[in-house]
Amino acid sequence: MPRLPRYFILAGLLAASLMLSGCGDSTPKALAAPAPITSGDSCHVCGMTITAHPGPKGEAFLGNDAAPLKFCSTAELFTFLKQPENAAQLSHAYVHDMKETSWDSPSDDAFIRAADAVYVIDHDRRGSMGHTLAPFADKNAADAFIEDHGGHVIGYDAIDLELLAELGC
Ligand code: CU1
Repeated sequence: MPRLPRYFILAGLLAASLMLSGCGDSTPKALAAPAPITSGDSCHVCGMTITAHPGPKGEAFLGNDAAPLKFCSTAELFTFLKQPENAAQLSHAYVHDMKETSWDSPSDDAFIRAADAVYVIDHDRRGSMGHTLAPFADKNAADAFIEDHGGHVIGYDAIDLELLAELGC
């Protein structure tokens, strides 16, 4: 292999370093963490006091908002999020992992990304507005829930307005 002229190597190194640094910030911006649900929080859809009702809750961050919208149930979270104009603005959402917390009083430290959860529907437990989707990070935990409460598992992508209407949400 012929020796490359020194300036050629330097130009190559310079081009490589520009490619590494020139395309803006290469580290993705961290997503806003879930916010605690406090006794004063009301549901973005129905206005009810969120902590006054049982069952998994939801939070949604739209656009670059620093604070989430909060929802009294996963059913109401998705009823809101699956409206096309809201879906277009969604950054990310959180739901309670029902393996990690109690149904009657879900804890702030049990939020998981909504898009990463599986959901049990058609079970016999009730959330604040009636039937609600029970989220789990772990499919085995969802199956264990089904043994006690019935229903079946669906993925995040299967949730749409038609399904929510069938569930009576
Ligand atoms: Cu609500």
